[in-house]
Amino acid sequence: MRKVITYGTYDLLHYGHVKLLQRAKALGDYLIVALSTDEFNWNEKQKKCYFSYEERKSLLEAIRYVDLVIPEESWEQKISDVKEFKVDTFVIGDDWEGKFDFLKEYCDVVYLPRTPEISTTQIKKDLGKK
Ligand code: C2G
Repeated sequence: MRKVITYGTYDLLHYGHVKLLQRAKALGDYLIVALSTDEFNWNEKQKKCYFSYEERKSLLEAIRYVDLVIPEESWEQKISDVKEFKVDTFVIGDDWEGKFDFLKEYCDVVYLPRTPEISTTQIKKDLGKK
């Protein structure tokens, strides 16, 4: 069984997220999503999520491509996650191009093109205008 892992905040879930997860799952048979906790988002990414971790987790678990959701609590957990879950491929959007090449020692590393026209930030901006 080929295992794939990806990481993210996934707030205000939209089709750009789903297309990433769909392509990630196509790289293997089992997809793990390490979902940024509310604390990690605020302390490390200065993101205040609209939906809580539990709400974001339940949305991701409803997606057919997602097999397991685990918490992302630190930048440093990726190597131990890859080892613990025997991951074959790490995948993430190409806005992170090159940032996780250190994982190549442990698994394949794939950066996928983002869906350009949509983002959680853009959604918030557009809704703010209405
Ligand atoms: N994404 C995408 N297209 C978009 C928006 C997002 O392909 N229009 C992808 C991102 O590249 C990422 C995933 O969807 O792979 C989740 O996006 P975010 O929730 O913004 O994740 P991010 O804050 O980049 O967190 O340790 C890594 C970080 O936790 C990644």
